[in-house]
Formats: sequence, structure tokens, C-alpha cells
Amino acid sequence: MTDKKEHYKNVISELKNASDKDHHFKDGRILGSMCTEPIEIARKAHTLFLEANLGNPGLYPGTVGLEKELIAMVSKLLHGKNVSGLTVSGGTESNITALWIAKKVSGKSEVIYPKSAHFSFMKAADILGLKAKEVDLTENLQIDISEVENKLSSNTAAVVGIAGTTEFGVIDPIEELAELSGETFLHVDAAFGGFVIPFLKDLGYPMPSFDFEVANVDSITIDPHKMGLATIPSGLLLLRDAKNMEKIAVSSPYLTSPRQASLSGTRCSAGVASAYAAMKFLGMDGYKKIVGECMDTTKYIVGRIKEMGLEIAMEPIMNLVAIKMKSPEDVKKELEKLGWKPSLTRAPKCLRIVVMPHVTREIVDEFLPDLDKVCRELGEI
Ligand code: 0PR
Repeated sequence: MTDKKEHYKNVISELKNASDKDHHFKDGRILGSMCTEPIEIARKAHTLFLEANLGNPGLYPGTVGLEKELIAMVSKLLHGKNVSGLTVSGGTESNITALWIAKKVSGKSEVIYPKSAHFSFMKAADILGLKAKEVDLTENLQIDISEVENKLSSNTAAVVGIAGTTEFGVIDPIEELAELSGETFLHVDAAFGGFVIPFLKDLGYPMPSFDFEVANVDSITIDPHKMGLATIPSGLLLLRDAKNMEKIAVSSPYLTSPRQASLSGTRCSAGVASAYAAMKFLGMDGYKKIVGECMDTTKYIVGRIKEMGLEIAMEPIMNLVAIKMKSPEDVKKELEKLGWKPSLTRAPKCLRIVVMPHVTREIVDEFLPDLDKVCRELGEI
């Protein structure tokens, strides 16, 4: 017995050592992540649903109820009426599933997406055997609508627009895309922006329509495990036409449900409970306050950066700052030596800071003198 206890303690201590080697959001040094420390109630909810499996729903009617309510809450946020939804592991699974549905619905073989799209679309095209037609960006890093028009054809299975690009937080002109795409399946990737844009709009920031408010938007990816402040893994796919979900269903005779319409079989329910808890607890006002604070910090960073003599790639649309540099790789390397973890963008080449809730004003005040020092040493300013 004591041996067993000792062994248990040793394994736990190995886990603690491993975790100590990791970087943690609460330390405030992670500046390039679209995830953040989940709020306390979301962590608690996660631990309560560790064994539930939405892949076999008949055993977990309670969890199914939470999933339904979560989908209803997110649908409301995104102006959906009677939309159907699927909880998934995150943006990648959601985007793959959306294109899978589009392929099934259309029977066609090409997908059009902007060069700013997350790499999950490359994976989706590869897995689904869809020909990817990548569209160049305009000067303001949005999808070039005229190129979309040229690329649309009778073979197009889906058109994709991004509401909050991974690198710059840019919102594609979804209304224009919707007009152009017409009957063609239109998917919007709001994995990051979905929990940001509605609240910024509420706060008075000028925000374009990007969700089910726009007729012709067929599906939306939105991730509670990003700005939804839930635990990983927590993603969502919403579909305007509930019938379309059935297109990917297969028979699952030995489960409690006769058919299964999802890429994953066994599905994590802890993330679903966590997202439900975060949304119920924070409410729209809670998110609005947090998003507002992130945006205030973003503006503060931009002001200080400009004072330093650095240039930003664009005025931030959401809580993301991209700082133009000759050699952001070198700046990143030096900042890493000082314990900071920023990230990079490709074109234009920038140092990228995602201003998540753990990137507080105090953290920024610690970071900026280091950035200033490194940039001076490397001749960036
Ligand atoms: N769509 C968009 C717009 C995204 O930004 C991302 C991920 C995805 C889809 C895919 O989502 P999942 O990673 O949930 O499948 N964006 C981040 C990125 O690749 C993900 C991330 C999060 C990366 C935290 C690093 C990190 O520390 O940059």
C-alpha cells in the first residue's frame, strides 16, 4: 500500500516537473498565442465531465443538453436562427468538417480561400481531395474580391472568408463574398473573431457584418477555446441549414444513436461543459468587458510602439498588433532570451502580439522596455 502511495506521488511529481518546463499563460510571457488561461469556472466545469463522450450521446443526456444550450447561445451571438451545430476539438476540425459538408452538398471539387487563411484549409483540401484555389490579398490584407470572381466556376464546392485572420486579425468583406458566391457554399472562419467582433461592435467599434446576419453564409467556425476563454479542446461548427449536417452522417449501429454526423467518433465533452460554463457565467456583458480591456491594451501598445519609432503593419482591427521589422526573426530570438514569447507574421514581415486577457497593461509595461532595448541593439530603431 505504501509502495503504491509512493509510486503515485512519484508519478505526480514527474507530471509537475513536466508542467514546470512548460510556459504558462498566468506568467504573462506568452505574447503570440490565440489561447489564454481559461476562466476558473471553465476549468471547474472541465473536470466535472472528464468521462462523458458526446460520440455516444445516449449515455450522456445531461451533456447533450449542455451541448444544445451552448450551440443555442453561440448561434444567438452570431445571429443564427434554428441553425444546427456541432461541438468539435477546435478550428481545424471545424474547418475540415465545413468543407467536407460543402463537398457533399455540392458534389464539386474546388475550394476558394484567401492566402491569409489558416493552414487548416490546406489540410482540409488535401484530405478531401479538393483543389485549393488560393486568392491574393488586397493592400489591406483582405481577400481580393475580383480574384474570387475570376476563380469562381461551376466546379466550386465552397468559398471561404475569414473573420479575424490568424496573422493580422483582418476581417474579409463577407457581405461582398456572399453576394458573389450566390448559391455556392460560403464558409466563414471566425475561430478567433467570433468571440471578439460582436463585442467590439457592441462597444461602438465599426465592425462589418460577418455572421448569419449575412444571407448566403452557410457555416461558421468559432472557437470557445480562443477568446471564448474556455479550456482546450473546445470548438464549434454552426450550419445555417440543419439538413446539411446529415450529409456527413454514417450509420453507427452499435452506439446509442443510429447515425453519427461528425469527423471524430469519441468526442471530448469537458470542453463543451467548459464553454457552456464560461458563457453562462460571463454572459454577454462579461465578454464585452474583457474584449474591451484587451482592445484598450492593444491601443496602448500601439501608442507606445509608435513613440518608440517603430511602425505597425496596420491599425489593429481586433486585439492583435503586428509590428513591422526588417528582421523580426532576430528580434524574436533576442526577446526569447529575455523570456518573452511573441510570434511572427509572413507578409509583411512583423513581430506579432496577440493581446489576450493574460497580456495585461502591467505585462506590457514590462515588455516594452525590453522590446525597445532589443530593437535598438539590432538597429530596428
Ligand atoms: N482558424 C483560425 C482563424 C485560426 O487562427 C486557427 C488557429 C484555426 C482556424 C485553427 O484552430 P485550432 O488550432 O483550434 O485547430 N490559430 C492559432 C494559430 O495557428 C492557434 C494557436 C493557438 C496557435 C495557440 C498557437 C497557440 O499557442 O496561430
